[in-house]
Amino acid sequence: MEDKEDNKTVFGDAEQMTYHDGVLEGSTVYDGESGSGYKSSGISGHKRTASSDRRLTSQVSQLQYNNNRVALDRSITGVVDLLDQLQSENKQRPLFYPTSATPSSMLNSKKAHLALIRKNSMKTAMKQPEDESVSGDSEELEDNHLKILKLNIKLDHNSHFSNLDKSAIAQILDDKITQVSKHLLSIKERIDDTSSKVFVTGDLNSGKSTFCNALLRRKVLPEDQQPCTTVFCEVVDSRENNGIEEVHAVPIGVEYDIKNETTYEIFTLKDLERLVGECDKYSILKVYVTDKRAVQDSLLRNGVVDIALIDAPGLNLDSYQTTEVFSRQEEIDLVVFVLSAENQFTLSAKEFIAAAANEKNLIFIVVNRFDSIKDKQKCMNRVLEQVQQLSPETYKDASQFVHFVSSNAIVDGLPDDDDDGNGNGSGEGSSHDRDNEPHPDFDHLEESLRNFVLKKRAYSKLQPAKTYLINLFDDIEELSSINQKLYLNDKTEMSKKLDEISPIYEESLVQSVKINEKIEAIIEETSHDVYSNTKESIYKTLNTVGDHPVVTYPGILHLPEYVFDTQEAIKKNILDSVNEAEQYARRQTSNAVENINTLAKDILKDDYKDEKIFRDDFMFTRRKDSLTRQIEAPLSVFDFIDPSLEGFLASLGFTKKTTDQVTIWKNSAMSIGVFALSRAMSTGRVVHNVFQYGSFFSLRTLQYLAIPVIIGVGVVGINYLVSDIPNALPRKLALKIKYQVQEMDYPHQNSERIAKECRKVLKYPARDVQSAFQSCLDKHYVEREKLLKDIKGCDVASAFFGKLLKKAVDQRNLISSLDLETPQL
Ligand SMILES: Nc1nc2c(ncn2[C@@H]2O[C@H](COP(=O)(O)OP(=O)(O)O)[C@@H](O)[C@H]2O)c(=O)[nH]1
Ligand SMILES: [Mg+2]
Repeated sequence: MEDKEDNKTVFGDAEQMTYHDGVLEGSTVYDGESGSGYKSSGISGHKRTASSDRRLTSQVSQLQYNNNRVALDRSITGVVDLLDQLQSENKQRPLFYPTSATPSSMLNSKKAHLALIRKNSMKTAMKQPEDESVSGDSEELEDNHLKILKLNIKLDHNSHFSNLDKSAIAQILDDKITQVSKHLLSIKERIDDTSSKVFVTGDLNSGKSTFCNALLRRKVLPEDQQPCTTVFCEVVDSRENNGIEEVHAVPIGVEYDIKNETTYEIFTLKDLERLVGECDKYSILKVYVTDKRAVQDSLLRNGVVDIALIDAPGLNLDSYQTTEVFSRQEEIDLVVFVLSAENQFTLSAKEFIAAAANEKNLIFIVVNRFDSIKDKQKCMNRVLEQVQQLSPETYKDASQFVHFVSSNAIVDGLPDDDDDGNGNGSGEGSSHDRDNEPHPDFDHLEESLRNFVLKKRAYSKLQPAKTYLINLFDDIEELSSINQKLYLNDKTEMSKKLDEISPIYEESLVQSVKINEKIEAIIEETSHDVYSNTKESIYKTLNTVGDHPVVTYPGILHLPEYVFDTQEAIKKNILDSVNEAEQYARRQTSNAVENINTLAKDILKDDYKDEKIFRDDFMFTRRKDSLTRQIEAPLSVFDFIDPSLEGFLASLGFTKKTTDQVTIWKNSAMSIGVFALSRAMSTGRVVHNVFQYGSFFSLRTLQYLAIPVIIGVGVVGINYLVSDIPNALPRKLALKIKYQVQEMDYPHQNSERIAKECRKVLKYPARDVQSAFQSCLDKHYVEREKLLKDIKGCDVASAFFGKLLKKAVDQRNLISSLDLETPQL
């Protein structure tokens, strides 16, 4: 895009140069053949030299003008791009905009040193004189020395600029940048435009129309018009209108567009006299005329810049406003004020000159009808004195800007425009005649005017652009440097903070892992302890419960109840042991919860709040009577008896000692028996032995003896067995239940259940601690991430402003070095 633009300007440049070379060649030809060419032999050598000098100056200035124009053009394209970047940066990260409240409010803040830097830089930064008319901004913020990017924010006494939301300022700045970019493009358009407009105004009847005709060397504009004239006449070279001489009358309220015929009515030049009298119909008359003079003499088409002459209506009360507004239009490069030498400056004339002088800096004052003044010196003194007051700048260079002439003297020698519709031949001839008559004052005026328009147009067109650009670069520079410093400062502070919080974060990370391990250990330990305690407690009960009668024996008659009650009692004992184990588990769990909370509080301090109250009574609330249902031991008769010799002997009244001896005896008898049996079997004399023993008691004797013995022993035995039921039953039942309970894996399952519940319950505080740690970590993490992101943002932003600053400085220097003054030959 930029390249294309550059090429275009370079191309344009080359074109201009070629054009100039042509003129240069042409001028050589003219010089060489001047005698035989279009000019009469009456032209003096001095005049020829002056003419070629003028041409050379034009060419040099044109070249320089174009170079400067191209540089400014590029710079405008560049700065529009910079503004674009600034705008999008401002959208992403609202710019810091220096405000009146900044220094005092900043002095107490971390950014205090920045405020001081800024203050100092303000003192040292020497700015170019302001071009108020270009920047066009009123003074709103006293201490802010931005010129172009100054924001128009009205402050009342109570409110502070700093109170405005940062994004609100960003929005205002955004609008401002858009506005400035637009203005830059109109400046670019203006400097690219080679046409120049000379605006002629003054009091009624001061001779404005006559003066314009004199400049054109042709009676184009009607003279002696009625005071009602409010229409503007713009005289333009006919080449703008395909070489056709005609008048385009633009009705009031319509915007003129030469390509659109509905925006104007076409008339001939002869109709002009009538048209200027039609006060309320047309706003402007575009008068296209062909300038028949040579390029170096023509004002409208002089080969350097195209001049349009505007004959404005007189400054009466009705038209003052329009004229004033018109003269302020951007395309007006020069204002010529025509004053009648016989008259004083009127009040509106004074106002107009003062206003125009403000706007355009310089104004040409033509004191016309000087021929009718007798005491010319006195008149000159009077006028100059007034000019000095109205526009000191104009007065300083009065010989160039204030002229005393008689326009009608020039016009009088010209043929009537009616005679020559096409303006060939005879027009040229008449210009010879005119050239022969010396009009040194008017020549000087023309020369000054030409000089001004041709040589100093850089001042009127390029200078405002240059001033505007320099001011704008200064502003960008200032904003960039403040923002860059702020971002760098922010970065330093954030890095410091990051250094502070990073170890904290890492430490908490380590702590979190550690505490999790510790909590896990507590949970494991507790559940393990609870498990083994439960198992131990159940086994202890199982092993001991049958040792003693658990319920009172109600006698043989209530045996079934006894059995049932015993069974229930044993079960109850087992359940009690389980309950006890649960109670123990509750205590242990409570302790563990306490330990976990203490651990967390020690490290997390206020970040951990154990608001939940631990209710151990909520543990083991599920019914666990499954044991009762599952253990239904089928009883056999053997469950009621548990015969033992010891018990039997004891029941017979033997002492403990005897029973012990019996035990020994029983054991040795058994061993003898076993010995004898084994011997008998090994020797094969079993039968013989049986016979031997058998012969000790005869079969009969045995028969007689056996019955009462058996009965006796049976009675004693039954008696023993029955009386032993209270001992045997609990033991047998307990044993049976024990086996069943073991078969069911009851001790393990219950221990597991209780341990599981403990573990489950302990998970809650563990999770709480974990999440407290996590949120603590998250907090650090988020803070850290935000800092990292912000630091990155600061890096990007400071780099951006650094680059912007450099570009602005480079461009500013380049533009400052442009010399818009044209060389004087
Ligand atoms: N004596 C004298 N009369 C002039 C001069 N210039 C213009 N006039 C006359 O002043 C009158 C008004 O001129 P005009 O150009 O119509 O003034 P405008 O109203 O300012 O356009 C005409 O009669 C001109 O002939 C001059 O230099 N000397
Ligand atoms: Mg007039």
